Amino acid sequence: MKFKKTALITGITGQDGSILADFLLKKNYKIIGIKRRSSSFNTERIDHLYTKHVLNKSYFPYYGDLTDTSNLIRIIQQTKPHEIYNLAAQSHVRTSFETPEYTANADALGTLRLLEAIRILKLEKKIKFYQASTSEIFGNTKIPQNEKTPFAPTSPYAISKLFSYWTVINYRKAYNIFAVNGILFNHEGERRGATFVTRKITRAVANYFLGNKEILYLGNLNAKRDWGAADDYIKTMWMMLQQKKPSDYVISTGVSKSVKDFVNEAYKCIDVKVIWKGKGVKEIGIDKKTKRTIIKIDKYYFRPTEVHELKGDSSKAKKELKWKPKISFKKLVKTMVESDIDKLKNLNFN
Ligand code: NAP
Ligand code: G4F
Repeated sequence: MKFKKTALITGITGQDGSILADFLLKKNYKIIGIKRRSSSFNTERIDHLYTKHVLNKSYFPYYGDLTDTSNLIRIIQQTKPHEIYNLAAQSHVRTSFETPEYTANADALGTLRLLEAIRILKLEKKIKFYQASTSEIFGNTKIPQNEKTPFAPTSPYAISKLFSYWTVINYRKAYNIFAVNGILFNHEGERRGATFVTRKITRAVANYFLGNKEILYLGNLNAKRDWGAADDYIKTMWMMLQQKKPSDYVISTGVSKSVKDFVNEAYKCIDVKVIWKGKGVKEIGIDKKTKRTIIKIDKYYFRPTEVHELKGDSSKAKKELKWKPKISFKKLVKTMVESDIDKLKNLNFN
């Protein structure tokens, strides 16, 4: 089989990596995926690639880790990709406060290792590099945030990602590598990790719908995020690498909603109206019809420093990439709730 190009994806077992792999396979790419060794299964999102694509030789998994320089050099040397998508990261903001050194090693130095590998192998002219940057680097700056907004990172995760952001720009300027930062705002979907707030909520709603009356414990209900759909956003990674010149882009919907808005919308999908009572850590969410308390606050989920509001301005992507999001907030929440109901039903059935 003749492939158009070869793409190396770090973080292929994650939400974005798995969706990107599906997207690029449809474009007739050969995919090299880096996955970590794990004592339990970590390939649920890409298992379908094994049965179909390993057999027709369009998908090649490699064990690797962003903290292992020699491993990264060897994989790039052996596979000589046309495009590298660096999506691997310790991507949980709250966890980064507990594992700051590891987060910096993977999320900051990991990017440097990959770019150095390109230099060491003298592949500067041959490989295009995409870096999964993030709206977290803006921290608590004025909204809406765009490519010209100053950065004010407020977590070890955001600081590490900002190191990577500047490293990409430095390698672009110093060594002429086609390297870009996709500054993506929060994007969600059926494959979202269950410890991020949206999926945590939609799973709880699905459980409630199916009769499990456990309380959903959340942290800061007032934080606002610009939530888009991963299915809308992933194609922009590829689009950025197809431009004539490398440049950095903000990808967002331009609409920001609070965690509470997300909760209200998700329960609405199963015809439950949430009534809010109390303040601060005493605030609770009650099912209006049954009067049952369904949501409580647990301080454990608060962060030492919080980003209060993210809201993106993606006019540059609209103009230069001809991209705009298609999936609305309502539709996103509904899809996630329905998918979780299906998944849980199947689990119960088995
Ligand atoms: P995710 O679901 O948490 O996936 C992260 C991936 O990175 C997983 O495949 C994970 O492997 C892998 N990984 C973690 N540490 C690694 C290491 N040291 N070496 C190699 N692989 C490692 O994250 P995502 O939502 O798909 O996000 C993809 C990227 O975009 C991340 O860099 C994230 O920081 C960034 N980002 C995400 C969003 C968003 O809203 N989703 C927004 C902006 C930026 P395991 O499966 O083994 O854990
Ligand atoms: O879902 P979250 O954990 O996502 P967060 O921190 O915005 O980070 C995500 O988006 C970034 C892009 O801006 C990515 F770079 C990053 O990799 C990740 O994908 O939290 C969203 C908000 C926060 O304000 C948090 O304090 O929800 C609040 N929250 C309230 N209760 C909670 C909870 N977050 C989590 N994870 N769990 C809770 O129970």
